Amino acid sequence: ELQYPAQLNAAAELLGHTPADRVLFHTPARRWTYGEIDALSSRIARVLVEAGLVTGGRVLLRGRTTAMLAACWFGVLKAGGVVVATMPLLRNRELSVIADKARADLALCEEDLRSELDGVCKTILTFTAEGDGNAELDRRARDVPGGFATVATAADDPALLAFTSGTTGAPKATVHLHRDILAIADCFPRSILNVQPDDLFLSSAPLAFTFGLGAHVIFPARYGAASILLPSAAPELLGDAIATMNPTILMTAPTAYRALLKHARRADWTSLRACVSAGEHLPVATFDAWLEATGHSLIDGIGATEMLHIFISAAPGKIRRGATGLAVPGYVATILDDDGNELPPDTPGRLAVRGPTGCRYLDDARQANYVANGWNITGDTYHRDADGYFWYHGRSDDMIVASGYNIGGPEVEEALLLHPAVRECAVVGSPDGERGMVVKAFVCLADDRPRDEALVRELQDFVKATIAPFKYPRRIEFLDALPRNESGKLQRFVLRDRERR
Ligand code: 3SK
Repeated sequence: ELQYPAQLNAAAELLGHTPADRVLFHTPARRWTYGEIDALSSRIARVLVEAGLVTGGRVLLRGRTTAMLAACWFGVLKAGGVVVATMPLLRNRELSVIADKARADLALCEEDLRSELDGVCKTILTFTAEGDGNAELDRRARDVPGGFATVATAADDPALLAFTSGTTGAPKATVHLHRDILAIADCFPRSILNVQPDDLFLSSAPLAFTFGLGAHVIFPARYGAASILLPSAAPELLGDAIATMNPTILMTAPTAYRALLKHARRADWTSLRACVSAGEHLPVATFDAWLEATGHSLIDGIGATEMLHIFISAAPGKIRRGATGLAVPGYVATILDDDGNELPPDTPGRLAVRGPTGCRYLDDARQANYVANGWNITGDTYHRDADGYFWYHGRSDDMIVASGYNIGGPEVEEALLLHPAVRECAVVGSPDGERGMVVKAFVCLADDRPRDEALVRELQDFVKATIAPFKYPRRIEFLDALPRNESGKLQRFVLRDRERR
């Protein structure tokens, strides 16, 4: 079991053990050492306290993935505050809901993203990407004396409010403690990635998404390693960074792996030693395509904002094609039926997990749906095989019951993705008078083929020949793009809702 001292400040702990002259961040403009980020974040902490931040006070962060945003993250924690990280794409209305729920009246915001915060927080201090401009926080952080005494928070004090939109309803805030931050650093990156000080991380996930926060900040800092911070995650830029900056660990989502294979201007994968896929289900077609192009088996993983990071995965050498993996050491996972009883191997049911992190919604009755008898019920349908590997069937609400058959939308998507004409797809249930539901596929094409009946039939026949024929999509609609949220996750519920109307 992981043990941490009762008095613990995660920022001080992450920055306090690596020689000051080692590089922590590589940005398009420069390199930032541990010492520089430590000093800058202490100055930001002092500015925050001067601006009225008290221990436990919430600070909304809004910015692209930059060194200054990371320094703000450390600064809030050092000042004893609680980070409320927000996605840069969010609009005024969404930011208002988050700030209200979090009771955040202080915000640190990248200068050119400031307008969407109008009326959202009482105090807004702006900054530039490298903190060397004339924005208010840049100036104030330069002017205050250095050497802030980090607030002596407790291991059980909140450090982070991470918002999750879920599939329906108002966004939920998940509370994570200082010890949770160290716990995620001491589980997945240690036992699955075996991170070393000479590792260099690269991720396309925004720093505001806990997947990205781990990859950009928490995991490298815990091991004295470094990360590349890119303010945009366009596949061309990611591909260029892989080819020219020699990252060793890539952490991104299946959609980005597919885009990289298609759009990377320069394809040189030789520096990579570990490629992590999470954030959405990894289709075998993507696993195979990446292996063929790069020689690397993707390290699949499932995490959740509620759990802070990844809790099922498999280390290189233990990867099984098509399976998400085993419970990450430190976590225990099982499969439950609807009454909370454990199911035997090979039986699909509700994925349940427990470990050093867990779901704590802020003032939200939905807590009772997520946590029962000490298990966190993630909302995913899985089966576990006799060797303890977990195999994904779908989000529990992605299961389609058609003529009495249970069909997992993602399984049909996987089959469609094996067809060369299909670039992206999403499969949902569509109400049907006769069958209750039928399987409907929304398909984005890889090329300019005519979107006609002949292609619909070709795709249907292809699915019938690939998986059990009763699962084939009886309805197919072609789209230019699929609905995705700010972190790139497919929003099947948008398509499902459209079908119900
Ligand atoms: O799998 C996910 O969606 C996830 C969510 C939060 C943090 C990490 C991950 C992988």
